[in-house]
Amino acid sequence: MSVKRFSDIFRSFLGVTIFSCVLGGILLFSTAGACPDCAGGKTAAIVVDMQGDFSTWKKGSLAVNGADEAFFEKVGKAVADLSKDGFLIFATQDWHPADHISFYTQHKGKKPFELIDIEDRKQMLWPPHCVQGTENARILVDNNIFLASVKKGKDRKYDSYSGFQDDGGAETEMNKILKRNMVSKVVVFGLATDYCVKATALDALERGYKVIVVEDLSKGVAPGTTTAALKEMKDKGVVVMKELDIKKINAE
Ligand code: VGL
Ligand code: ZN
Repeated sequence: MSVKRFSDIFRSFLGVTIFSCVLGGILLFSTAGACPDCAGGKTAAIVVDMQGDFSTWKKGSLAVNGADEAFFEKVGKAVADLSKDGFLIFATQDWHPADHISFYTQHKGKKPFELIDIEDRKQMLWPPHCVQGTENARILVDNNIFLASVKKGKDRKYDSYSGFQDDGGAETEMNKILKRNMVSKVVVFGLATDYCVKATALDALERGYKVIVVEDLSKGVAPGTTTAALKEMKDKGVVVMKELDIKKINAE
């Protein structure tokens, strides 16, 4: 009788142990691929739209003040340093069809930098820029350093400042690729602070990433919107760093 009871207790002990192990294993597995919320994920840099058309260097059609050759060199060096330190490096690339809806030339009687209503959203009208396959649509930072570059704004009907999704709500591959690489923290910089850097940083935040923006590795289209963008990002929880400080990034 007492021997039978002992074996019953032993058997249930074994059952609980096996159950716990299996449950633990399942939990471990399910968190491994979803790292934005788990500690110890990797850090990535997202280098935003470092393309000829946004540069004064290449006399781009939508040249951003201060985006000269020295700025591109500085960003290139920062990216090389981050890569050496083990950060995963990604890029975004503005990549529009020639008849893209954001081009003022597609709207009769409209001028560049006019704000118009399209359906239920505001659309800023731009000079034609970053047209697919043109010289000035190229990324001018060493392409070999990127684990992936994500093209955006490919759909003529929607603009896409964010590297994560366009104005129609269509997701790019960015979030999937970051998750696949177990990234939990992103450092965002490039062109332009008040449009694509801001939109990419805020969408990263919304998807659960820790987000750092490096101010001196970014340039804005206009001073007023750039100041406002930096404030909005800070208010929403982005860490805005004046310059690249890898130690500080690792401590965040
Ligand atoms: C951008 C305007 C239009 C940017 C892209 O990269 O910030 N701005 N397309
Ligand atoms: Zn664009």
